[in-house]
Amino acid sequence: MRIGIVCYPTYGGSGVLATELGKALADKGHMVHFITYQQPVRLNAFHANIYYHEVQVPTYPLFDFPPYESALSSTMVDVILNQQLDLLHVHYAIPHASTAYMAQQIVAKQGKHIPFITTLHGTDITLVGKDKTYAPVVTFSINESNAITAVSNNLREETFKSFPIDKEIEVIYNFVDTARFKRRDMPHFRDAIAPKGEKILLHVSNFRKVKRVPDVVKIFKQVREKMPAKLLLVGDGPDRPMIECMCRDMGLCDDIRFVGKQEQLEDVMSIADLFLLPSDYESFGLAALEAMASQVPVISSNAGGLPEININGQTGFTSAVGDVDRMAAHAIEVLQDEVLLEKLRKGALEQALRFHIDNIIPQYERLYEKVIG
Ligand code: GMT
Repeated sequence: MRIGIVCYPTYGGSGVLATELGKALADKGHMVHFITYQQPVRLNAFHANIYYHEVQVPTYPLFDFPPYESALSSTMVDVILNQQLDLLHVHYAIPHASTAYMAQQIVAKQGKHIPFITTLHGTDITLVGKDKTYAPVVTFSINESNAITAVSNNLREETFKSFPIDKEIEVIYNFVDTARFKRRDMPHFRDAIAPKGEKILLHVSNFRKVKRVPDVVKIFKQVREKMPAKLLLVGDGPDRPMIECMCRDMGLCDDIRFVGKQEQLEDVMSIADLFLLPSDYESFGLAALEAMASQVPVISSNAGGLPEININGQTGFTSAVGDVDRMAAHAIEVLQDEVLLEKLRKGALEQALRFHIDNIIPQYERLYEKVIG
């Protein structure tokens, strides 16, 4: 099949998932065309079946807000017609679903039928999409999609609760490439971070409010009071300066390392003992799944789709949002009990294998075949 994938190219989970999906489809012989404004972060090597079409947004003195949506739809039209695409698969509804609808209408006038699938990822539904400035367009364009998928049961339910959707939404879970995310022995790296054999706690996010990174630091503080430990904070985003101040105020600078955005995330996962994800909401929690594939148990909140991924007592522990004390107590319990840690590691890997890339990609292929008819 000739598939157009539209996504955000940045470090966010939806872009990561879309890129990994495109790479996996290309490996299976499909021709994949990425359409976005910047090279997606995980699209970092040549592949004979992958094409990248950059959306150019010309500026003009009149434009305080250059019209990205118009440029994106126009690029979609160009790629659909010139690359004879069979379908478009857009990730994150805003603005990709409405731009796909626009492109679909334009090419229809030229006698070309192109179906589009919208994959809902999270805040496109639960936060931004609900905002009344966007809601009518989001509702319309989701309903006009030829198929809709959500990355967890929770997100599917949230979508039906928040929008008048008159179509079925298929749940196709996110996946992990377990050949890439697998535990490797990395003694030099581990020693560089924890030279005295300290436990290593890890958090990976885009440092937005929804991630509750202050809770990560508060949990770590309680752990640190009980044992020698280090916290690795991976990623970057709006809350980072505030978190840096918080670490200084708490006197934790020596034990907390901000490592910024990391491309070799699998290496970082490999040296961690525990992954922390206390978010206000996660439709899925892709980073937690990647940690689990690396045999790192997860201490998370029980918000959104997280309990579908992180099984309480089997792969880690879940607690109510904001219950820092409980999350810290769980973290301490796990780190002090080697038998429990080992059991959770095994459970985490078993659970990650259920989301193995080879189980999920065929679900998308079947859906593609269905919408192409
Ligand atoms: O919805 C977002 O916050 C952005 C989105 C992204 O692009 O990073 O993240 C969402 O999609 C990921 C991939 O499906 C999920 O793993 C994240 O849980 C989800 N984030 C939220 O729901 C907050």
